[in-house]
Amino acid sequence: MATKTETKEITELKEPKKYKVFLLNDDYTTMDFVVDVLCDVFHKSYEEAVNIMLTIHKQGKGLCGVYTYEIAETKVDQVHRLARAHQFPLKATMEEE
Ligand code: TYC
Repeated sequence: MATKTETKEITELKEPKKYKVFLLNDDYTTMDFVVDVLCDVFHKSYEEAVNIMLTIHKQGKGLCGVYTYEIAETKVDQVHRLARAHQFPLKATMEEE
C-alpha cells in the first residue's frame, strides 16, 4: 500500500528588526576622537563624521547607523572599549527603529 504524505511548506521571510545606534554628547571627549570613532567604527567619510560630531555637540545626540541587533550591540561595545582605552566618557546607545 502506498502512502502519500503531502508536505505543505510555509516559507515566511521576515525582515529582522533594525536598531539605531547613537553617540551622546559629553563635555570631555575631544571632537577629534569622536570623528575618529565615526570613521573607524561606523565607516563614515571624514566630512560626514565631522557633520555628525557637530550635530551631537549641538543637539546632544546623533544617529551613527542602523543595524541588526547583534551588529548594533557590537558597535556600542566597540565605542565603549575605545573610549575607555583613551579615558574618555563617550557613550553610545541603541534604540529599536
Ligand atoms: N562636546 C565635546 C567637546 O566640546 C565634543 C563631543 C562631540 C563629545 C560629540 C562627544 O559624542 C560627542 N569637546
